[in-house]
Amino acid sequence: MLGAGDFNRDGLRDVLARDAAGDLWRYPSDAVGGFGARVKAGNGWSGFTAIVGAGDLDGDRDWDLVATDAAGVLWRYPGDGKGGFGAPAAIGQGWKDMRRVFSPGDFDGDARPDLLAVTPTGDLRLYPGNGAGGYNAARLVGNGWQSMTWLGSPGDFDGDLRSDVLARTSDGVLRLYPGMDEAAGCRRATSAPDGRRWSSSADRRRAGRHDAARSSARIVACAP
Ligand SMILES: [Ca+2]
Ligand SMILES: [Ca+2]
Ligand SMILES: [Ca+2]
Ligand SMILES: [Ca+2]
Repeated sequence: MLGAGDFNRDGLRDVLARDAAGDLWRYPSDAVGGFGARVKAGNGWSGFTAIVGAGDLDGDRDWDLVATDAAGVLWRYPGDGKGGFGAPAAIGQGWKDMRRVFSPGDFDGDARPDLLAVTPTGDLRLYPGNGAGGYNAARLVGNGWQSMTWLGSPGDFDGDLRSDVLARTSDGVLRLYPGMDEAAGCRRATSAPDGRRWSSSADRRRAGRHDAARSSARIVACAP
Protein backbone atom coordinates (compact mmCIF):
# COMPACT_ATOMS: atom_id res chain seq x y z
CA MET A 1 0.00 0.00 0.00
CA LEU A 2 1.40 3.31 -1.06
CA GLY A 3 -0.85 6.02 0.13
CA ALA A 4 -4.28 7.36 -0.19
CA GLY A 5 -5.86 10.22 -2.01
CA ASP A 6 -8.82 10.96 -4.20
CA PHE A 7 -7.19 10.20 -7.53
CA ASN A 8 -10.38 10.12 -9.60
CA ARG A 9 -12.16 13.15 -8.20
CA ASP A 10 -15.27 11.41 -6.89
CA GLY A 11 -14.84 12.89 -3.43
CA LEU A 12 -13.74 9.57 -1.88
CA ARG A 13 -10.25 8.59 -0.87
CA ASP A 14 -8.67 5.78 -2.87
CA VAL A 15 -5.78 3.51 -1.97
CA LEU A 16 -2.91 2.67 -4.31
CA ALA A 17 -0.91 -0.52 -4.21
CA ARG A 18 1.93 -1.92 -6.27
CA ASP A 19 2.13 -5.62 -7.08
CA ALA A 20 5.21 -7.78 -7.60
CA ALA A 21 5.12 -7.17 -11.35
CA GLY A 22 5.38 -3.41 -10.84
CA ASP A 23 1.79 -2.68 -11.79
CA LEU A 24 0.09 0.10 -9.89
CA TRP A 25 -3.50 -0.49 -8.82
CA ARG A 26 -6.09 1.89 -7.46
CA TYR A 27 -8.67 0.61 -5.00
CA PRO A 28 -11.59 3.03 -5.01
CA SER A 29 -13.49 3.57 -1.79
CA ASP A 30 -17.08 2.36 -1.89
CA ALA A 31 -18.14 5.02 0.67
CA VAL A 32 -19.26 2.45 3.23
CA GLY A 33 -15.86 1.43 4.55
CA GLY A 34 -14.81 -0.97 1.83
CA PHE A 35 -13.34 -0.90 -1.62
CA GLY A 36 -14.68 -1.37 -5.11
CA ALA A 37 -12.99 -3.39 -7.83
CA ARG A 38 -9.39 -2.38 -8.34
CA VAL A 39 -8.44 -0.38 -11.41
CA LYS A 40 -5.04 -0.43 -13.03
CA ALA A 41 -3.34 2.93 -12.65
CA GLY A 42 -0.05 2.22 -14.43
CA ASN A 43 2.82 -0.15 -14.92
CA GLY A 44 6.59 -0.07 -14.65
CA TRP A 45 6.62 1.09 -11.03
CA SER A 46 8.86 -1.68 -9.70
CA GLY A 47 12.04 0.38 -9.71
CA PHE A 48 10.88 2.86 -7.10
CA THR A 49 12.08 2.73 -3.53
CA ALA A 50 9.16 4.83 -2.27
CA ILE A 51 5.85 5.88 -3.80
CA VAL A 52 3.90 8.44 -1.84
CA GLY A 53 0.46 10.00 -2.22
CA ALA A 54 1.61 13.61 -2.12
CA GLY A 55 -1.63 15.58 -2.11
CA ASP A 56 -2.14 18.18 -4.81
CA LEU A 57 1.46 19.21 -5.20
CA ASP A 58 1.10 21.36 -8.31
CA GLY A 59 -2.10 23.18 -7.45
CA ASP A 60 -4.34 21.90 -10.28
CA ARG A 61 -6.73 20.28 -7.75
CA ASP A 62 -5.84 16.71 -8.75
CA TRP A 63 -3.97 14.46 -6.32
CA ASP A 64 -0.40 13.69 -7.30
CA LEU A 65 2.23 11.09 -6.48
CA VAL A 66 5.90 11.46 -5.73
CA ALA A 67 8.35 8.59 -6.03
CA THR A 68 12.02 8.00 -5.33
CA ASP A 69 14.11 5.71 -7.52
CA ALA A 70 17.24 3.67 -6.82
CA ALA A 71 19.44 6.52 -8.07
CA GLY A 72 17.94 8.86 -5.49
CA VAL A 73 15.90 10.98 -7.87
CA LEU A 74 12.57 12.33 -6.59
CA TRP A 75 9.87 12.31 -9.27
CA ARG A 76 6.49 13.96 -9.41
CA TYR A 77 3.67 12.12 -11.18
CA PRO A 78 0.82 14.54 -11.74
CA GLY A 79 -2.59 13.01 -11.21
CA ASP A 80 -4.98 13.41 -14.13
CA GLY A 81 -8.12 13.33 -11.99
CA LYS A 82 -9.28 10.14 -13.71
CA GLY A 83 -7.18 7.69 -11.75
CA GLY A 84 -4.11 7.93 -13.97
CA PHE A 85 -0.93 9.94 -13.97
CA GLY A 86 0.80 12.19 -16.48
CA ALA A 87 4.44 12.25 -17.49
CA PRO A 88 6.82 12.40 -14.54
CA ALA A 89 9.12 15.31 -13.77
CA ALA A 90 12.31 15.09 -11.73
CA ILE A 91 11.99 17.49 -8.81
CA GLY A 92 14.88 16.52 -6.55
CA GLN A 93 17.85 14.28 -5.98
CA GLY A 94 19.82 12.80 -3.12
CA TRP A 95 16.93 10.69 -1.86
CA LYS A 96 18.73 7.37 -2.22
CA ASP A 97 19.27 6.50 1.40
CA MET A 98 16.21 8.01 3.04
CA ARG A 99 14.79 5.61 5.60
CA ARG A 100 11.23 6.74 5.28
CA VAL A 101 9.44 9.19 3.00
CA PHE A 102 5.82 10.12 3.55
CA SER A 103 3.42 12.99 3.17
CA PRO A 104 1.50 14.12 6.22
CA GLY A 105 -0.53 16.53 4.10
CA ASP A 106 -0.06 20.14 5.15
CA PHE A 107 2.26 19.98 8.13
CA ASP A 108 3.28 23.65 8.38
CA GLY A 109 -0.10 25.25 7.97
CA ASP A 110 0.25 27.11 4.66
CA ALA A 111 -2.43 24.98 2.96
CA ARG A 112 0.10 23.29 0.65
CA PRO A 113 0.93 19.60 1.08
CA ASP A 114 4.41 18.81 2.38
CA LEU A 115 6.77 15.87 2.47
CA LEU A 116 8.61 14.43 5.47
CA ALA A 117 11.70 12.24 5.25
CA VAL A 118 13.95 10.50 7.76
CA THR A 119 17.62 10.58 6.79
CA PRO A 120 20.03 7.67 7.44
CA THR A 121 21.25 9.47 10.56
CA GLY A 122 17.74 9.91 11.92
CA ASP A 123 17.11 13.56 11.06
CA LEU A 124 13.51 14.35 10.29
CA ARG A 125 13.34 16.76 7.39
CA LEU A 126 10.34 18.77 6.30
CA TYR A 127 10.10 19.58 2.60
CA PRO A 128 7.45 22.28 2.34
CA GLY A 129 5.34 22.07 -0.80
CA ASN A 130 5.83 25.13 -2.98
CA GLY A 131 2.40 25.01 -4.59
CA ALA A 132 3.97 24.71 -8.04
CA GLY A 133 4.82 21.02 -8.23
CA GLY A 134 7.95 20.91 -6.10
CA TYR A 135 9.32 21.48 -2.65
CA ASN A 136 11.19 24.31 -1.01
CA ALA A 137 14.51 23.71 0.72
CA ALA A 138 14.31 21.16 3.50
CA ARG A 139 13.97 22.19 7.11
CA LEU A 140 15.37 20.12 9.91
CA VAL A 141 12.50 19.51 12.29
CA GLY A 142 13.77 16.71 14.50
CA ASN A 143 16.38 14.09 15.15
CA GLY A 144 16.56 10.62 16.62
CA TRP A 145 13.81 9.37 14.32
CA GLN A 146 15.76 6.32 13.13
CA SER A 147 14.55 4.52 16.25
CA MET A 148 10.90 4.81 15.23
CA THR A 149 9.45 1.51 14.09
CA TRP A 150 6.55 3.10 12.21
CA LEU A 151 5.73 6.58 10.94
CA GLY A 152 2.67 7.96 9.25
CA SER A 153 0.04 10.62 9.35
CA PRO A 154 -3.58 10.42 10.48
CA GLY A 155 -4.29 13.81 8.90
CA ASP A 156 -5.25 16.57 11.32
CA PHE A 157 -5.77 14.55 14.45
CA ASP A 158 -5.99 17.33 17.02
CA GLY A 159 -8.19 19.73 15.10
CA ASP A 160 -5.83 22.69 14.73
CA LEU A 161 -6.05 22.60 10.91
CA ARG A 162 -2.51 21.26 10.53
CA SER A 163 -1.72 17.67 9.69
CA ASP A 164 -0.01 15.69 12.41
CA VAL A 165 2.40 12.75 12.56
CA LEU A 166 2.01 9.48 14.42
CA ALA A 167 5.14 7.55 15.33
CA ARG A 168 5.66 4.27 17.12
CA THR A 169 8.76 4.09 19.28
CA SER A 170 10.91 0.99 19.64
CA ASP A 171 9.19 0.19 22.94
CA GLY A 172 5.81 0.24 21.28
CA VAL A 173 4.53 3.64 22.42
CA LEU A 174 2.50 5.55 19.87
CA ARG A 175 3.20 9.27 19.87
CA LEU A 176 1.36 12.11 18.22
CA TYR A 177 3.49 14.92 16.87
CA PRO A 178 1.28 17.90 16.15
CA GLY A 179 1.81 19.86 12.95
CA MET A 180 4.09 22.86 13.08
CA ASP A 181 3.36 26.38 14.14
CA GLU A 182 4.84 28.40 11.31
CA ALA A 183 6.10 31.13 13.62
CA ALA A 184 7.96 28.95 16.05
CA GLY A 185 8.75 25.57 14.54
CA CYS A 186 7.81 22.16 15.76
CA ARG A 187 5.86 21.09 18.81
CA ARG A 188 6.92 18.33 21.12
CA ALA A 189 4.77 15.22 21.20
CA THR A 190 2.16 15.81 23.81
CA SER A 191 1.50 12.28 24.96
CA ALA A 192 0.74 8.80 23.92
CA PRO A 193 -2.84 8.62 22.74
CA ASP A 194 -5.44 8.31 25.44
CA GLY A 195 -9.18 8.54 25.28
CA ARG A 196 -9.55 11.66 27.36
CA ARG A 197 -7.17 13.73 25.33
CA TRP A 198 -8.74 12.65 22.08
CA SER A 199 -12.23 13.45 23.28
CA SER A 200 -11.12 16.88 24.41
CA SER A 201 -9.67 17.45 20.94
CA ALA A 202 -12.97 16.42 19.42
CA ASP A 203 -14.78 18.82 21.73
CA ARG A 204 -12.46 21.59 20.72
CA ARG A 205 -12.98 20.79 17.07
CA ARG A 206 -16.73 20.83 17.46
CA ALA A 207 -16.55 24.16 19.21
CA GLY A 208 -14.40 25.53 16.41
CA ARG A 209 -11.89 27.01 18.81
CA HIS A 210 -8.95 26.50 16.53
CA ASP A 211 -7.29 29.76 17.51
CA ALA A 212 -7.33 28.88 21.17
CA ALA A 213 -5.82 25.49 20.42
CA ARG A 214 -3.08 27.09 18.42
CA SER A 215 -2.14 29.78 20.90
CA SER A 216 -1.96 27.30 23.77
CA ALA A 217 0.61 25.18 21.95
CA ARG A 218 4.12 25.43 23.26
CA ILE A 219 6.51 24.90 20.43
CA VAL A 220 9.79 23.34 21.43
CA ALA A 221 11.02 20.60 19.15
CA CYS A 222 10.05 17.67 17.00
CA ALA A 223 12.70 15.39 18.40
CA PRO A 224 11.28 12.24 19.94
CA1 LIG B 1 -11.74 8.56 -5.36
CA1 LIG C 1 -2.10 18.02 -8.87
CA1 LIG D 1 2.54 23.08 3.84
CA1 LIG E 1 -3.16 19.03 13.83
